[in-house]
Amino acid sequence: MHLVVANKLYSSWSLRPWMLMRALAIPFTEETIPLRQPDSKARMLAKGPTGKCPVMIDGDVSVWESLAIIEYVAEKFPDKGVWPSDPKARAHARSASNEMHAGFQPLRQKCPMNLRARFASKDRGPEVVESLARVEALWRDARARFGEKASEPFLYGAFGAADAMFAPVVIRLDAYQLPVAADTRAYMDVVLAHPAFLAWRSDALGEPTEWNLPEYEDGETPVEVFKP
Ligand SMILES: N[C@@H](CCC(=O)N[C@@H](CS)C(=O)NCC(=O)O)C(=O)O
Repeated sequence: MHLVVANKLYSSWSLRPWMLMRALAIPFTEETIPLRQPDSKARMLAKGPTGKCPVMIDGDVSVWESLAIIEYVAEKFPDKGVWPSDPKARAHARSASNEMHAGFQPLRQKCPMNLRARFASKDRGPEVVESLARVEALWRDARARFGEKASEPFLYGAFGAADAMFAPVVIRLDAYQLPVAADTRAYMDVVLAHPAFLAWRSDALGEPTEWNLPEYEDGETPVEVFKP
């Protein structure tokens, strides 16, 4: 399996399947196509029909859309625990992951992912407050119903698809220092300490500066800048 991703510094959609496969020790090769270069669109269109990343190539199969890639991996590796084995937990995890894939636009628009920077805590508007409240309620519900019964600290116990889908949300809450409850912070800390996330961040911080994008770099002044 070969996963094509965009800049690790910025591409939250690419992080999701990459982190899942790395966390579950599923082998794959990878390549990065940097965004907004003269040949980016042509290179991405050569991999998948939308001209966007991530794209998974497996022999003559090409899968686009982060959540579809995750489902493909789940089918190909049924013993890896991509989704929880309990049907009720699995239904909840799939609902949560689809909600993430289709929603939380205010959080995504007002708090873009840039793994290099941390920003001052400030009011980011009522829509972000609403998104944040829903995220916290969703995580709390998953943990209370399913995660807390398990010995591992992720949403449904062991790290899985839903955690991967929400990893970029964790990064945004942390980077923009949004005010969160103690249980939310505890969940964020285990995701941010996960070896698969640390590996992605290390790659991200090592990307060539020529790949930097003004729309991610020239907005708000960071309070902290991370170095490779
Ligand atoms: N819904 C898609 C979103 C993919 C997406 O928007 N990818 C961005 C990078 S994060 C991209 O490749 N953009 C290329 C472009 O806009 O030219 C998914 O879940 O994979």
